This record gives sequence, structure tokens and C-alpha cells, in this order.
Amino acid sequence: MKRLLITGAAGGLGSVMRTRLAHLADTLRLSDMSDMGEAAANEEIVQCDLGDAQAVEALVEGCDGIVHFGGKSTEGPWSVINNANIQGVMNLYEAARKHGMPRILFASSNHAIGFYPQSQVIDNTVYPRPDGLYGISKVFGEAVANAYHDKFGQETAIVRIGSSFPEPANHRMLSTWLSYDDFVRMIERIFDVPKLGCPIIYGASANSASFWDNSKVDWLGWRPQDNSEQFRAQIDATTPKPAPDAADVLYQGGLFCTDGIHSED
Ligand code: NAI
Ligand code: 15L
Repeated sequence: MKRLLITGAAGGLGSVMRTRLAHLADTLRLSDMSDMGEAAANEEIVQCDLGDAQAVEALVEGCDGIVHFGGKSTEGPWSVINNANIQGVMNLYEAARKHGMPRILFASSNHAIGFYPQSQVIDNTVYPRPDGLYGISKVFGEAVANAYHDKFGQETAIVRIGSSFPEPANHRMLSTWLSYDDFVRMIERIFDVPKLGCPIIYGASANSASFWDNSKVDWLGWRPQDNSEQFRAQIDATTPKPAPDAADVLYQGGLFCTDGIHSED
């Protein structure tokens, strides 16, 4: 494609994917409200707040695909989540509707379904069970993606990302880890398939301890190749094993389930 927009480009995933996705487009348009450094020859840099509708409309114009990583990525005060993940998502989808409906990857989260027990394997047809304000905002984003698909034909890959970091950091992440390599392979498929629709995909590597079933999106042709088991001995040796009744062991969303509602100050 000619131009791929990556929002949240200053963040953890955005700064990795800035280099790892360069082959997907002639030009990467990178956006964040934080500093993204200098633009490389293949890059355009646009610093803006996702909550600013006019700025987001200008940001999306001229793009052929969008990887939407931008937003509040953990639990936090509602005003912050509301601006970035509620208003920000509305602004993005309205801009996309007005400017040719570029295919979107929406970075949803396992916290949209965080209250499912780890003892249950779930597929992409389950009803959401968000584990806090952040999870609620991701359910909202999934709903916007669905409505814009049904009403206007906007295509979105809703990716319920587990834990996408260089390595799993604790026992729960042995179930939820998504390697960067597997994520890149997934994103390549998302922008390659002729018809995408609006599927929900669990973003996890081929972890033996997974509690997510992606069989309903087999047609995408994404075959994760990494498995967190290679880190199990290291995790056992370096992190304390949680008690059997800890939220980190009981719930898919782990400790987010016991986090309170954050105050505005
Ligand atoms: P991150 O917090 O490192 O990056 C998010 C970026 O969004 C930041 O650079 C931040 O400045 C930017 N941002 C926040 N509010 C903004 C606003 N109002 N306007 C413009 N930019 C704004 O998060 P990370 O880990 O890179 O995650 C990327 C996306 O993937 C997020 O949407 C997150 O919710 C989602 N996700 C990530 C997971 C992971 O394991 N890394 C797991 C599940 C979901
Ligand atoms: C998320 O949604 C967060 O963005 C990320 O920072 C991790 O906390 C991840 O979920 C997780 O559940 O490990």
C-alpha cells in the first residue's frame, strides 16, 4: 500500500512496529501525542491528540491502512480513558468513514474479556466481560468497529492483544504472551487478505498454556510460531508463584480485575 498510519507510534508496540512494519507501505505516517523523534526517509510524523477530531481527520486523510495502537493502555482515570479511547476511537472511525475507509487494525485488549476464568477456554463469540474502565473502553472500540462494518462496510481486525512484550514477565503471561514476530506475521495477514470483514482475533502466540481459541479465524491464515514455554523455567526461577486464589491465577485479565476505579487526581 502507499501510506500506512500507525497511531501510538511513541509507545511500546508503536516504536517496535515502526521498523517492523516498514515493508508494508511506501510511507509510514506515525502519530502520537508524545515525541516520536526524527522522521526517517520513509516516514511522516504527525503529533496530535486523538481526542481532537479535526486533527484526527487530517491525520487519516490519504492513508490506505491504519494500525491503531494509540490510546490509554492501562487502567486510569475516566477523563483520560474517555478522551483517548472513547472520543479518540470515534474520531478515528469518523475520519476513516469520510476518507475512503482504509482497513483498520484496532488494538483491543484481553481486558475486554478479563473476567473470564483462566480455567475456561474462550473463542471470539463470547460476550465481553471487561475488568475495569480500560477494558470497558476496549469493548466500546470493538462495538464501534462492528457498527461501522455493518453500517458502512468499514473493515477492521479487532485484535484482543494478550501481553505483547519482548518476553513474558510473569506466570500469567505464559498464557497471554504475544511475541513481536508473531504479531508482525498477524499484521501482514490482516493487510494481505482480499476480504477481511470485522473479525475478533486473540493476540497470543502458540502458547501451550493459552486459554484462547482462534479456530474461528483460521481462514486468516495466521499461524503463530512462538511459544512462551521457552521462558517457563526462567519465570519460575525469577518471579514468585502467585497464590492459587490470586486474581493473577483466577482471571484471564489478572490483577486488572482487582484494580479499583482510579480517581481524577
Ligand atoms: P503504550 O502505552 O506504550 O502506547 C500507547 C501510546 O498511545 C503512547 O505512546 C501514548 O502517548 C499514546 N496516546 C495515549 N493517549 C493518546 C492521545 N489522547 N492521543 C494521542 N496519543 C495518545 O501502549 P502499548 O503497549 O504500545 O500498546 C499499544 C496499544 O495496544 C494500546 O492501545 C493498548 O491498549 C493495546 N494493547 C497492548 C498490549 C500489550 O501487551 N502491549 C496488550 C493489550 C492491548
Ligand atoms: C494490556 O491491555 C496492556 O496494554 C498491557 O500493558 C498489559 O498490561 C497487557 O494488557 C496484559 O494484560 O498483560
